[in-house]
Amino acid sequence: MNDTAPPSGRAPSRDAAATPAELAALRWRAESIRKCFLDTVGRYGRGHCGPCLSTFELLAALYFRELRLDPDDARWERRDRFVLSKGHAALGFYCTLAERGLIPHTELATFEELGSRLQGHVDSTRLPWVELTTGSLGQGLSVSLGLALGCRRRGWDVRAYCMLGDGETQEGNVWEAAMCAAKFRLDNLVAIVDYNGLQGGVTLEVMPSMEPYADKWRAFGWHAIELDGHDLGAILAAFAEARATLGRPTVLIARTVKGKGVSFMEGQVEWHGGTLTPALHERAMREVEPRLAALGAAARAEAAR
Ligand SMILES: Cc1ncc(C[n+]2csc(CCOP(=O)(O)OP(=O)(O)O)c2C)c(N)n1
Ligand SMILES: [Mg+2]
Repeated sequence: MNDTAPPSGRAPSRDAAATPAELAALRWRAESIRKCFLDTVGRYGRGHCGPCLSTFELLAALYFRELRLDPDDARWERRDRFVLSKGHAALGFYCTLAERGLIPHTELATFEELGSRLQGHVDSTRLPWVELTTGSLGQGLSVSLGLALGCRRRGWDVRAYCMLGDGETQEGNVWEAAMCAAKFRLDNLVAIVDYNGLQGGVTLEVMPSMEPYADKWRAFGWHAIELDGHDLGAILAAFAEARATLGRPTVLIARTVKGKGVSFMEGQVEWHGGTLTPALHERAMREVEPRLAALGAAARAEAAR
């Protein structure tokens, strides 16, 4: 049996460089997840808008290209692991799963309902696509390094990816994990920091400075890559660079915009949460829908070349 191919045989082809058509399709995917998210928040009125909107290019690259997973078996043991350490971005993550065909779109209607698999913070006891229950910030990297180490000790070619908020990395536990991952030379571990410059109700600037940020990771023994977290070409290149980096873990410091793609939310602390009224939803759609149509046309044109 080929241990690195999922039993269903349906794996994304991360090892080959993406063609222009594949890149165009990914851009469309990210925007399509964004629309799915805004529609879901608009319909049910709940969800962390800012923290989710900054992640969609990263999540599209992960779920439509980078992660080796079996769509038919969430618990396939040789799957790559993805830990959403910033667990409050749950609804965006569920929309990504829905767009990838891993959960039904109709299930999104149950978000945050009693008994639903889709809680306001991701819950691994309910939904098999969740590796770790999170929400209390600062814990995901420790568990991700354990997953990376455990899989390596079994001799499995498995990679672990952990997405953290930038504010979250103020937690001391993150740096204990960073130190430990470097000690074990975990080159199958990738931390992805959604560096959007904002946290709950404040900008990062009012907190003790974390700069020089990339140098801090390097000092802890990591390979650090700084990139634009909305540029899919840069994201795929960074994942490829991480795979080619041996003997140490890699961190992607992805510069993003909180609330990306909705002008009245972008960079606004009050849209960490916020209520998307029907009028605001309509306003957001007037921005997203034309962009989605243009990206769809571009993707079709690339595919036809
Ligand atoms: C240990 C802990 N402290 C505080 C909170 C409350 N909280 C939820 S989201 C958030 C802001 C997180 O900011 P950041 O990590 O930058 O993520 P972003 O929303 O910007 O993606 C805070 C403080 C929490 N969930 N866990
Ligand atoms: Mg942040």
